[in-house]
Amino acid sequence: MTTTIAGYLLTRLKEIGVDHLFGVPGDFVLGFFNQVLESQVNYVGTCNELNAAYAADGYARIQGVGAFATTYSVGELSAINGIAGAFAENIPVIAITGVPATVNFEQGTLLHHTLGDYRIPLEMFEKVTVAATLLNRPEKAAEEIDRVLYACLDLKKPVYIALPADMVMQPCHAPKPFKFPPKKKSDPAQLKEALEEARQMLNQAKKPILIADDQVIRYGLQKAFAKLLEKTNYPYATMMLGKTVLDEDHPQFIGQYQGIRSRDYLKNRVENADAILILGGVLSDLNTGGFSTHFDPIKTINANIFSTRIKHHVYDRIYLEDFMLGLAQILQKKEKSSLDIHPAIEGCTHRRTMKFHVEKEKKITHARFFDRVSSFIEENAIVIAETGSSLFSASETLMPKNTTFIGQTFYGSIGYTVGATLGAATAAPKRQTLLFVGDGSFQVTCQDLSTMMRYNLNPIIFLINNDGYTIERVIIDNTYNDIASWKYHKLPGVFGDGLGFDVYTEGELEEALKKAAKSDKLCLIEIHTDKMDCSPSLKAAGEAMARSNKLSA
Ligand SMILES: Cc1ncc(C[n+]2csc(CCOP(=O)(O)OP(=O)(O)O)c2C)c(N)n1
Ligand SMILES: [Mg+2]
Repeated sequence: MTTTIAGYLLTRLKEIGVDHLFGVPGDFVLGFFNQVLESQVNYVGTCNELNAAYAADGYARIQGVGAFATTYSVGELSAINGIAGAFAENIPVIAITGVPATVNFEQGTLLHHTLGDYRIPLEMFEKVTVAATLLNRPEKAAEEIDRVLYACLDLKKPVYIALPADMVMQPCHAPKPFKFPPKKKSDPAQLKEALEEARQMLNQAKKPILIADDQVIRYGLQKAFAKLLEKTNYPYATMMLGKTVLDEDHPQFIGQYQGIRSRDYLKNRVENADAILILGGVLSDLNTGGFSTHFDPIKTINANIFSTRIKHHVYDRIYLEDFMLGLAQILQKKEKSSLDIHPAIEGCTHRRTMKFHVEKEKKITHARFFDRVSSFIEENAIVIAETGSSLFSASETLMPKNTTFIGQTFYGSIGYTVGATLGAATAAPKRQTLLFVGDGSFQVTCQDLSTMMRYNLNPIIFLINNDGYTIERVIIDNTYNDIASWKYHKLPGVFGDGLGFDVYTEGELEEALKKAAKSDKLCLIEIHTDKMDCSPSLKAAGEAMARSNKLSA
């Protein structure tokens, strides 16, 4: 049984969970795209390659893996920032590029889109992927495809496949079932010793706390984490990257810890804990309230995906899931009443559990908007928030059950969320998909609003129009933070057949929400807020960034 190289690749993509391929054509990739159209993988055309990469990333965060394809050099290099984001944030994305025929590669023919050395794009992608290949040897193609896809799924990072135009239809043996990466294994002796050390520390503690973060989500370890909670009764906080690790109305969930930017109870509860167990944490600036979190090493167990640090001891071959399940078995259950637990559902910043009285004529403010919208989000929603004032406030909003929260919180490339919304909504068209995006970020990638409408997706987009780059204004303000003023709410009509709403007051917001809730079309709700109106946490972040970038004392 034989197939073609393109056929082999497409069969594999479908097998590992890629039902949709985002892309933009170009002559070198047309042969491959012809095969995509014949395959079981659905093609979704985007307006540009950067958005194709962002869409594949958003898709992967829902579906487990995503892919996009572009043409050589001009196409793929526009997408490289999207792949860099996926690399930084551990998202398995497959970047496929159609490249010139092998003879041109060998001879360096002066073809369009070339840069002299034909390998330049490949070498650039090698820096931001965990495996990259040029399929220039038919007899090796199948093995290479499998090697690269395995690395993508195993390491949860992007990979790169360059497919020369003349290789697309080259014969190739039909694929045998794909060998998925097995579950990671801990070193049994290390695991035993680490569990014993952790047991002593945690059982002795009176006020332990768990912090669940990014890797618990990225590696799908929520079940093990829930078991640990159930068996110990410990309260837990998340950091921004760990948002919605479990349902946020969980009685042990006490909120989003971000150092000095956390509410008082939470800050004190974490910082006065006598034992802190961080699970899958990314201790980056944005995730730690500008490095203002306090995790005293002598009280802290920092369990990462493959290594665990207890006080000053490092165990380098422990898989996080084994560690959590091991602890769930050996830790004593503490009395809930002794643990000082004030659930987020009763205390976090924007939450549906607080009564909201609409003052119809009142000008909407940033905080009142998030207070109101907290009860608009449905269970099982996908909530996407853009770097900027939106991310800070959306992350401080209590989410209903089964919500998936998406933000590029670590890498922070603005414009990401428009593509990511296209990708996430493509992966789960029946889920309520909400995007919170700033005017400045939206201007970077907004064209793909039209792609959402073209493929009948109906996310609701809240566009915060605060007249420019507020997140930059809170660091230091000058005219470079101003942007052209657009009538954003008119774009759904320009780009397709969606609905637009222009909101200045609380009454207008109510009207817009009512209509959007009933609409089966894409809705864009433009929210006008003041230039400097944003959360206290963002203001504090701005001041910290001004200090670290030497812009203020
Ligand atoms: C691709 C990219 N370019 C520039 C930046 C720097 N940057 C970070 S946030 C931001 C402005 C965001 O403005 P907006 O989306 O309007 O958010 P808000 O005003 O609500 O804070 C800029 C320019 C970036 N993070 N990514
Ligand atoms: Mg703005």
